[in-house]
Amino acid sequence: LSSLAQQYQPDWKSLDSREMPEWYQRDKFGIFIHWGVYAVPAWAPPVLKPGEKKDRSFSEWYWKHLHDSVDYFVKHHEEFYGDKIKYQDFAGNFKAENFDPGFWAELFRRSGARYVVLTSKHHDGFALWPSRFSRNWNSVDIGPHRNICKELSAAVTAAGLKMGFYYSLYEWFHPLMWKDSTRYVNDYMLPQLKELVEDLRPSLLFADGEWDFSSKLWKSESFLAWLYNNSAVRDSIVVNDRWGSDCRARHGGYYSTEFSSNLSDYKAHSRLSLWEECRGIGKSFGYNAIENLEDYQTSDSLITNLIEIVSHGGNFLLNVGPTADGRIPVIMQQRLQDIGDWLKVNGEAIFGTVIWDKDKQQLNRKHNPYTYYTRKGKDLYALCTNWPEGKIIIHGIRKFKKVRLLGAGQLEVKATLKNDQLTIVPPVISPNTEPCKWAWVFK
Ligand code: FUL
Repeated sequence: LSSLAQQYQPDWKSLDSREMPEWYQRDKFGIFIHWGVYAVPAWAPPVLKPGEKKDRSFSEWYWKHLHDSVDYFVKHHEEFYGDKIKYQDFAGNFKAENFDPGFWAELFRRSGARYVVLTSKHHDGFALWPSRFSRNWNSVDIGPHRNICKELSAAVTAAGLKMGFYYSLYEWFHPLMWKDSTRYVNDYMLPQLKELVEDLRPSLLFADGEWDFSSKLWKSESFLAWLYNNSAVRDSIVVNDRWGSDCRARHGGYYSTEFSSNLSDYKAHSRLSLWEECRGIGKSFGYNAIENLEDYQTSDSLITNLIEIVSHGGNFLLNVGPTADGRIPVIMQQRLQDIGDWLKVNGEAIFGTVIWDKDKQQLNRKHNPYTYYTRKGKDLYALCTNWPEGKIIIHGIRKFKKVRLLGAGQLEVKATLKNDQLTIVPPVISPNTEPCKWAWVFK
């Protein structure tokens, strides 16, 4: 029977023909969580010298940068901990005593996010579930003594959101990793990844740490064939594209970008139809205790990110970095709440929408760089990241019925159509009547 059900062959041609489950394209906005032992030192320089790699600002890279003798990491470590304390010793201080999965899930739900992706294991190899392949280096054997993946997954799904996991294929310091990579993959990595899938049944798998080896060496094709044909989540699982040095933007599920600055080009560089941008609220993914307010994006700019990404057909996976005791920093909570308040009014212009005609978008963006567009059926949404000072003119409209401002009830907004140009006269709104604080949407 199982051989009859087999649909995908372990080769990219066959695997890439699989359509990703439709929830992913509809749901648009997710929360990423980077949490692990690195939340204990919680340190990285937020501002880099010109030309330095972005990962120097990532607190989750602390161990690697220390190992590679990156000067400011070494200096900081010596000053704070001396030379007797090793990274591994931090695990005992990763206690998660204030971790309340129900509270986290509720916060994520209020942010309007529809899915959550937690680091089940980052490049340091520390597993947030009691993996039998990672004894004494997981969150049940040491540190929190809790099955964080399972607890969070239960709370998140109970709150009506989908749960996914990030998993790093490579590990910086696994004894087998560089010595006998075939054994590392066969006896450790693949069985562990399958264990994660079978025990926790995620809706999404965000692979990472793939870049040093090809997908042949990682055996990604046979893993994905198993995932799509035989695993418990075969019908619902969504995956990204980080399955080997030959894969990004080419093979797998969706194209995954991070901390990007030029979003408009993205889709153009990818052979995959879906894509997702992830970024921290600050400059790091893991919690960085020395970041200040100016290192954090404002709610306004995060909402602009979301709008820009979705108007280009992408998803936004916004990261939070909890502290070692299990709290989500209040400023991050505030950002999520603000996005949620905005989505409550304007969510219909985000969820379930598709990209509007590319040429028309381009033409209109030339005239008005602060307005983005999404489409749902016959409805067009114009998302203005600045309140329009004068009239809004949208080129390339042949018919219209009426224009409304989302959140302003049944109020009809004055608009006229002439020569395929729709001219909208924004209503006069005062701070008492304005539908939201940032980014106004005309439907
Ligand atoms: C990168 C990692 O190296 C970062 O630490 C982070 O996890 C990001 C999402 O992916 O490649």
